[in-house]
Amino acid sequence: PINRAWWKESNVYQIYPRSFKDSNGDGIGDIQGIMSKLDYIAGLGVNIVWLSPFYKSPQVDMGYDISDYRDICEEYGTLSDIDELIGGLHKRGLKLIIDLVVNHTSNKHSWFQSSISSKDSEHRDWYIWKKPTYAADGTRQPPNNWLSEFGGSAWEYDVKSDEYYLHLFAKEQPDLNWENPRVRHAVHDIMRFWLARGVDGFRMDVINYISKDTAFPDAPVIDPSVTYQSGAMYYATGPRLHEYLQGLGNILQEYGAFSVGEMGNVEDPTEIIKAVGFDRNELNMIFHFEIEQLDYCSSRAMSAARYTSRTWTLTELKRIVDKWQSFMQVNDGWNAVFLENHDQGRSVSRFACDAPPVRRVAAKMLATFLGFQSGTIFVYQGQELGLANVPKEWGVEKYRDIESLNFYNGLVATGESKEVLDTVLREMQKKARDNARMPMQWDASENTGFSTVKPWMDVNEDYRQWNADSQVNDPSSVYAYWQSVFRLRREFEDVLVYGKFSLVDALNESVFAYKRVYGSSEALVVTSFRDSPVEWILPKEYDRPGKMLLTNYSRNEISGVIVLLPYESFVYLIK
Ligand code: ISL
Ligand code: CA
Repeated sequence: PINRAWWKESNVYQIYPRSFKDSNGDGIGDIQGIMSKLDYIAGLGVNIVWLSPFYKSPQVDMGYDISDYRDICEEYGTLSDIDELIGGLHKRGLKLIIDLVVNHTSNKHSWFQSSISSKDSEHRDWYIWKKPTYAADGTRQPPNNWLSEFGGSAWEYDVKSDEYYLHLFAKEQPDLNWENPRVRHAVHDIMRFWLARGVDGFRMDVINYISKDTAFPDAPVIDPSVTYQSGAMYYATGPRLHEYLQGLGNILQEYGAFSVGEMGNVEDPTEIIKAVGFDRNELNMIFHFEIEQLDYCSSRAMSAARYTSRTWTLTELKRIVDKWQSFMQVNDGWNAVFLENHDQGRSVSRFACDAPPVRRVAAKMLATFLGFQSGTIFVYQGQELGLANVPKEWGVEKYRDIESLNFYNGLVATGESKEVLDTVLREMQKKARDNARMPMQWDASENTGFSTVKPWMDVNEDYRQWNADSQVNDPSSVYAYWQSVFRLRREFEDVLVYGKFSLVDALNESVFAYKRVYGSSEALVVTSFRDSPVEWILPKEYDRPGKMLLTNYSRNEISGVIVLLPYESFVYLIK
């Protein structure tokens, strides 16, 4: 029998504060804006809100570069606004989890300011400093060939001390040195600070990167066309990762707090199980990125991989989903199930189709695919409305994110042809993080009800048709469909939360079908990923009386050969 837990029965709604709702007319989302939408969020039927960073930050990476963990970015509000938010959520029975970004800080954090000030600083060893290496001709080089996620070397040279510091992301995001116990204690203190304030848990940013191979070996050359290479194999599951996670786990346990760790680039499931096994005292669950990387080119690294096209097949998606669902079941772990977040293209545009005739059914199909899996379901703001990627006509000048802009501008700097740049822009339109960061679409009024002035990032022009106002009271909307998903997960908790997952008709390239089984209850979930009708032969064991729990067309019965309409999906409970 599976271990039950409240966090397994939870559903999470992610808010990206800059793009959610502006309350004071400066074009930037803020905490009071969120306060004004709490009933909307509660109405969806989720019970946890995950708030992306709202801390003091120079905003080089939209708040994932924190300069003070105990204070709020002025643009977003004040500490007392956060207290009010915690109160407002708790009053509605919702919990709040916040982003813990502790692999790195901002270079403007006082720890780093002190660290870079002198080799004798008490904080020198809080970051990762290394001496240069020298090429045969005597030119100074970084300590190794690691690539930063935002392009270029992962090392930045400091003339004054003649040393380099490590930054796996922007050079304004120096990596903390977790080998130093004072760093670990400082992180623990930050956690206690927020838990004591009433926060219910954390989403932990790139938490698997905190332990590095301290030999800092050169990475193998995977992509010979570039100088720097992914060093992920030396930091994605470093030697002391689980020791550090248990340090965090102790505090989480003390407060009964929720935890989800972001863990990209982990190849080995046994490492994951160590992090999320029920009795391990590390994390509740983690995000993996195998689905998100289905359409990345695997022979390149980071942005180059993201912006090189790759066509994927439905059976590849099935293999990934089945792998994660199965090994969690076998090993007493738990999944975090998601298709979108603030770093990804919109799922309806990327994994289905956002063309007007099918967009609504396609978004509901993806909600079905996702929402009935085993795991805690995460929905990113706007996903509940079927919001889409940036318009195809957008030029690069409308993009705002450091990751996409660094990559594109890097190609411009090396004189790439217009043809190459256009191809990259097409891939950006599918996969750039910017796609998720346009202002939330509240209503059909100017600036989509997000703000009274022109927002910091342009709105998607489709907002007059696609907005919350037009969906909340429409029973046929994507929003109403998500409400049903969450309601059904509560109503049929045994089978839909705790039931065992298995693929059905695993080799079918058009239809993703799976079942959930708990004792004698069984739910069959069928989703078509095709934009035209497909015939699907119902496996004999399902040709039995049952109950249609949810459908994105109007199907009532199933039997024999079913013709699934474009992006049709349904959930059928066998009696
Ligand atoms: O999307 C990714 C893999 O498909 C990666 O971008 C990965 O998730 C990401 O680089 C790690 O992201 C997190 O840390 C970054 C920050 O920019 C992202 O917004 C955050 O989610 C650095 O803090
Ligand atoms: Ca504002």
